[in-house]
Amino acid sequence: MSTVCAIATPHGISALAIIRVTGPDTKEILKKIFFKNPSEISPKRIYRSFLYHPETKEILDEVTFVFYREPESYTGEDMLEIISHGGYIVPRLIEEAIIKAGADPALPGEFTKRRFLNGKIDLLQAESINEISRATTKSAVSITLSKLKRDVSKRFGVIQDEIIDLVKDFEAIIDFPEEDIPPLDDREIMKKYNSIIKKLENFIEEGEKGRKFLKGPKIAICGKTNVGKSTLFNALLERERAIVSEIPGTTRDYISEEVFIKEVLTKVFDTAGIRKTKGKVEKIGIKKTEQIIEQSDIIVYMLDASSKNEKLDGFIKNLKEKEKEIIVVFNKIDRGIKIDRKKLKRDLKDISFIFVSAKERKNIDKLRNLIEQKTMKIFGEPHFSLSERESRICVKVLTLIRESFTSFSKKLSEEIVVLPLKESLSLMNDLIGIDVEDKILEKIFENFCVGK
Ligand SMILES: Nc1nc2c(ncn2[C@@H]2O[C@H](COP(=O)(O)OP(=O)(O)O)[C@@H](O)[C@H]2O)c(=O)[nH]1
Ligand SMILES: [Mg+2]
Repeated sequence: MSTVCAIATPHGISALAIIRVTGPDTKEILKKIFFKNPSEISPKRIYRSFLYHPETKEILDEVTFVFYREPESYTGEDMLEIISHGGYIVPRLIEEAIIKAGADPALPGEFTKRRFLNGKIDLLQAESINEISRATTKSAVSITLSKLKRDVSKRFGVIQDEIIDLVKDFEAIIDFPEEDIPPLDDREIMKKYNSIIKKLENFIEEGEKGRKFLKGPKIAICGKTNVGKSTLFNALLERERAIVSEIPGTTRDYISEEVFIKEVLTKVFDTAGIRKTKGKVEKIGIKKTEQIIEQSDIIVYMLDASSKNEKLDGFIKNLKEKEKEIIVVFNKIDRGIKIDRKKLKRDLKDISFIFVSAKERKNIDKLRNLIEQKTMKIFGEPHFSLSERESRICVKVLTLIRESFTSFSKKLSEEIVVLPLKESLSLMNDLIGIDVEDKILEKIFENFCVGK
């Protein structure tokens, strides 16, 4: 194993920076950059010292550092954590000095990868460490922490144990066919299958909701030209991002921004207005709008409340069929409400709607509340999230369990019934990281930050 180093804090002006070193040559490096005898350094104690370039002997900074002796460190190896002054230059100079002293630059996630390889955490926990750094809201952090705390590994472990139990039942028959063991109780076995399948289904459903929640909902603002979509977009952003104009067809392309709506980080799209047009560019814009609607979770459909002739059209019906969450926004109430409210309410039935003035920022906060409610409806309150990789494995496991169950129901031989169960167990090992291939590990850790 090589010895590697990395700056663990963001590049830029800051009060302090952290530079980490891990691997068997850590002590050697410590000696070369601090001019101290490693045998006189106690682990887990904070030292204050000048830090020197190992060749030029020039002082690079005055720092504090902690040495950790293996296995009692983050990675499980000898480790050094240096707290230096921040900024663009000092951390880089220190990193260069450490490399000169014998370390290699660390790959993204290399510290956590070593932590995993040294058996300090399972792969689910390792993935959660990356998710924590990337969480954008408080609830996102709590979702990702549940994986780090091993809550998810334990819940998964229960399912795994139940499968092992089932395998044992079948193997008893396979291994001792001549012995006088009682035949399997079909109803008991059925129960076991049901329990596993139910638990797995819930596990996958919640984990996928969690993943979507972490990504945040996509919200498309759409409607006819000139109803005030771009004005509402700006109102939600609280700045003038989109061009607002009385000339219809101004927004021909879509624009999107990440916006906090209450506690939720969302991605809001301002789209090209929908109307019949001969303009080639505008037509492309409208086509794009349709694509955005397709991938959005919440559709904010705008109408002009100050126009007498405004009415709902087939558009909404279409959306409902696509099972999108819809909010109808009646805009321009500052000009007076002239639409036929009674008729509209009848047409809207169970669709949420709200009256606002985007221009005068009236009821925008109420709209935010409504969006938040819709988000909760879509995602529920997931306790954890599964990455795409994790989710894929779980779905495969579920398929295998169902396959085994079908064979069992058809009264096929125990050898055939047990096969998919065993396969599912080895797949489950991939999830927590027992005997996983290097290629898979590389893929997982390449998305990490350097120094993590
Ligand atoms: N009176 C009033 N005018 C608005 C309101 N929202 C937008 N407008 C105006 O309607 C016109 C079209 O607005 P814009 O946001 O560009 O509409 P878009 O085509 O749907 O994006 C502009 O002149 C806006 O100033 C509103 O709440 N009240
Ligand atoms: Mg616009």
